[in-house]
Amino acid sequence: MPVSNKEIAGLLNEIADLLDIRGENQFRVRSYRTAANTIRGLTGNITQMSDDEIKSLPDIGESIAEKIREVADTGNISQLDKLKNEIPESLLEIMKLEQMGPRRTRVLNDELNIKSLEGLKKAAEEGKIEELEGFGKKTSKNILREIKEYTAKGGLERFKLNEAEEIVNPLLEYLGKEIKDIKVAGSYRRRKETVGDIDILGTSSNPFKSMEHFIKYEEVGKVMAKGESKSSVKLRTGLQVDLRIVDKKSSGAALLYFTGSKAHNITLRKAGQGKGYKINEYGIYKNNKRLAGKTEKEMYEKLGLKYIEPELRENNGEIDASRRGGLPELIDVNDIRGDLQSHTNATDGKNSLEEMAEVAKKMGYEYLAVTDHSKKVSMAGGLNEKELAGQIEEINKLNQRIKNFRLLKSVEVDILEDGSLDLDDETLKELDLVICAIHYNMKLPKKKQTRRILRAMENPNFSILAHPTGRIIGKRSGYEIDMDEIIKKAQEMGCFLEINSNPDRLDLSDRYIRQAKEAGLKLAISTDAHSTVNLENIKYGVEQARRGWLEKDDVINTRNWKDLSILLKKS
Ligand code: DGT
Ligand code: CA
Ligand code: CA
Ligand code: ZN
Repeated sequence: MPVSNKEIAGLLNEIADLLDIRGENQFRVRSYRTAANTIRGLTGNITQMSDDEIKSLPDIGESIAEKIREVADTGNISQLDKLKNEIPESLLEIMKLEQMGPRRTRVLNDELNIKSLEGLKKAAEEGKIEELEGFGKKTSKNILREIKEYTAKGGLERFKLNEAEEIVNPLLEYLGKEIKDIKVAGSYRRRKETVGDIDILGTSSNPFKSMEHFIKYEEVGKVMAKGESKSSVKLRTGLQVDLRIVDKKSSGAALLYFTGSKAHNITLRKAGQGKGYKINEYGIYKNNKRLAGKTEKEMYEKLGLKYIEPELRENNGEIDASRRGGLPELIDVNDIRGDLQSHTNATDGKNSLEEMAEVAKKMGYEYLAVTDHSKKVSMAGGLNEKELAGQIEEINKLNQRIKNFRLLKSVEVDILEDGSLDLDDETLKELDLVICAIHYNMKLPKKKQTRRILRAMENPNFSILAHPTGRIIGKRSGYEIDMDEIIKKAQEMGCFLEINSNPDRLDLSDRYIRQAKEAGLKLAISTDAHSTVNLENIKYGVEQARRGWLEKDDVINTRNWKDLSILLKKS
């Protein structure tokens, strides 16, 4: 099935929105919108037209024709991916408010440096928005009302992965009473940091009864659609769940199709077309003969491909890599030998050193780095040099008592505005490793912010940059920094970047992880746990690492302490 006109029009409109946010030439922005309208109104599928036919359509010039060709061939428009990478997600969220749209989003960003819903709310409450030309009191009030409604229906339009998990797990248990072979597909299975809705597949000998069972789940707020093969509900939490009952013999094809991503599916279909295959959610067909469909593995193999893990299915080169036999052997949560960021009740953590050590050891770890805050973070009771020295002593004593386990002496030291570190070098030198982080002055201009981090990395005690971008999912887009420069410097200075596993952060993103890996830089996966329970978050970090194509060797804390300590040492 080719990409539909509607899909292509949607992508072009998205480009127009993003260009508009960036303040590009209005003529150019409009040309994408009119082209989208034209394509939406066509009767035949535009990807089936010749290049000349496409270019002869009204409102479609050379450059847009090229983009249409690109979607037809790859399922993607690289320019759109690039724009999306450049524009913070939190701006896109603002843009989607009815009161806002791209132009207003840009004006508020330019005039008031508003980059997130929170910032928008604050500015409206402080009366800053009504003063702007083109806004006024009424608009400001409407914006506030819309934000309130928006946050009331569950905060984000998209759910964070851990929130979704908490909602989905009991549902799966309930569904399991009536439905067989239950699998969650979609972005949830690809382990994206946020999910729009939940796509569940199952098999059943009595679909009618199964669907009845589904919609009677006590958490269902509204039944959106009910049929024997597909039903959709909105749960009370606002999360939408689609359930599909599929045939056993096509359950692999369905799982593949509904796991997506859409772009991955489109590229797969292209690969099949080359062999004369038709691929859909029921299987692979040639001349109406069914060739595969029972398992995903069988589907991939029929296409001459090795099985591709769901976390890789984003159409970022995984299909080519699979064909070449060049897929990464992804890291697994069991490869992790210890956690490199945690907090105790010496600062803002809940548990004692000993409690943290016990649970970490029980998890099978060989070590846990204790990284309480430094003095600059006074709200959390950050440690000064003397207090840290006291903690080191306590750790030394504990380490003698606990067998086959080691608390690593560390700190999460603040990187001050000028790039110096918040504790003196004499103290830092005594530690097993030093985690460095920005918690203040997050809004410096890009050049300055980048320079601040580069300078900090020049300190010989700097080991790992914690939560490198500072993003908070759905709330804060992170500092403006030049990641290329930071990766380069880290390599030069023997520093590492962290993948923070806290589901509110998941910082680095998959794209930056991949960028680091391609530059040859290794990463740490840490939980930043503030309690023993949070230590379990490690799996979210590992999942993001997998989305960034990381293998065991790319992650420093898959090593035992002896090997890790060698890596951390700077020559
Ligand atoms: P989400 O829910 O926004 O977090 O993202 P997904 O990836 O779960 O997307 P969703 O729920 O719209 O659809 C689930 C999967 O179904 C998607 O990843 C690929 C497949 N799919 C849905 N609609 C289409 C379509 O129009 N074309 C193709 N090729 N695949 C589709
Ligand atoms: Ca979904
Ligand atoms: Ca869906
Ligand atoms: Zn921190």
